[in-house]
Amino acid sequence: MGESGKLNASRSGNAKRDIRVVVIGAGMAGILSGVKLLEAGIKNFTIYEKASKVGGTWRENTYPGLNCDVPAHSYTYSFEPYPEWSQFLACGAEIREYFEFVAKKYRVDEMIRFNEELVHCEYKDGRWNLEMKSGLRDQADIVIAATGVLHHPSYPAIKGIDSFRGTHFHSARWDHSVPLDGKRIGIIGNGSTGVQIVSALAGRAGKLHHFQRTPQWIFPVENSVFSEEQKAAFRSDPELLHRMQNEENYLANVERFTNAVTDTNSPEMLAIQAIVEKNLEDSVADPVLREKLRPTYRAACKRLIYSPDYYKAIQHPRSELVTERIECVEPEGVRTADGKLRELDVLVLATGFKADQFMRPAKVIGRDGVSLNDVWAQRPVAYLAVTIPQFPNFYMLNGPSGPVGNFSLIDIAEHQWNYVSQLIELVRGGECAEVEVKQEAMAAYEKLRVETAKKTVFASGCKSWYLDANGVPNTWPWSQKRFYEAMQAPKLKDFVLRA
Ligand code: NA7
Repeated sequence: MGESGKLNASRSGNAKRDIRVVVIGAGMAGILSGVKLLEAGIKNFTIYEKASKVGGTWRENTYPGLNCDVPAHSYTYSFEPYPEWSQFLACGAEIREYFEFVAKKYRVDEMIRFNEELVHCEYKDGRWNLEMKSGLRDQADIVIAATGVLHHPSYPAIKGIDSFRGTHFHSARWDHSVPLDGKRIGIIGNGSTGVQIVSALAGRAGKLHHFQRTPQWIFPVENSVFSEEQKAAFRSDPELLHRMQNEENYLANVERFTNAVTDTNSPEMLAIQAIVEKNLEDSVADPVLREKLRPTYRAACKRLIYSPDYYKAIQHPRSELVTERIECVEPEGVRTADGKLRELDVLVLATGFKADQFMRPAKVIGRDGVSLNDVWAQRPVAYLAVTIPQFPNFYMLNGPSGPVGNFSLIDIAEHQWNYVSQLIELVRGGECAEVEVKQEAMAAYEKLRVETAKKTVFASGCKSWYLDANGVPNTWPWSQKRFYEAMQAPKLKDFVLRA
């Protein structure tokens, strides 16, 4: 270990090898990888991006009302605080602009090959062989999968959906050519997405029907606007801007939140429960509607929804909360199990994402021909969420079992980069050619993780995208502090280093 607690990679102090790195994806984590590679003096790398722009999920999602529920100043790279945020919780377009700005400023944009989608990635003779949909091929010593979590839309299997005569689309594929004002709009789903869309369209729609399968707890939040004076102060005072990154004591809040979800009877958890219950009581006047909106599971079991205005939006005179089960979609609209038809012009599927795909459907083949699909047949796994046995020199940012919750994934990816970069440096420094995590380290981590995950609030009796196919949360089940500690330096006893 070095003085900083990091691995001391190049024991010999020799010149570093010119390694080739490939990064998959130019979203938040791909841009981060680019900045950090350049900072480390690694110039021999390419970021392959399937679309024509950077931004990942913030490029794909453009729905009305799109907002990040993490305070804007805390949803930034630690090395690039941003004085321009217009409000406490930034909207999607602003976040997209931020990522475009960072990619340009750090000249990461020059390292990106756009419109190149990875289809095959195979480890042969000590190198990763990659192939894009276009037929383009590349080779790399190291692969970083920065492919995101929520980018494969999940379409509901509702009978008759293709017979609908109006327009329907998934929330992540918003069709901006479709008029909304005065229209009859149906929204299926009440995760963060559905709730934000309803809040944005209530009052604009002629009639808005929100189809709710399961109620959600709503955490109240205010979204104040930053004045021009405030933004000028952020621009001229770097210390103030830096303090804003830890706005409202953000990191302490994250620690409290992770303590709450991992200790379901903690005072922190009970406090969250009390806040959401009070929010429901105080905000919804009609007792019948209030009961329809009241979940029967615990707060934060599903990802907590932060909203300043959903309850107001659903009580708008032209809004309706529909809790009857959807029977089918017909050419005119949605029919519920009670036989009632809601005629619609537009139907929005805010039905979430397939969160277990990661870099798939790309075929990833590790050492000795092992396929990632086979390794992940039961559920996606990764040692400390970053690497997998039999996939040497292959790392993931925001991979399976990483921390998820109501906090910034940028912060998570930065800590993961700190860990991964030390393993990359072993190869670059000539310590070895290949770094691979041991099967027994993976198994021990996963066993303890699953045991602990079953005790978190995520497993306390609800369905959510946090759960794997067996109903076990595929998340980091410990505190944030423990995650930061784990990401400080790899334990080399858990790895095989091959020449
Ligand atoms: P989520 O949180 O996965 O929500 C999906 C919603 O869609 C949820 O309310 C589901 O109801 C509903 N859903 C899914 N399929 C159906 C069918 N067949 N019928 C009715 N309702 C259905 O996705 P979001 O896009 O809102 O948010 C994802 C994350 O993005 C969010 O957590 C933030 O991190 C950002 P259910 O609750 O399963 O009954």
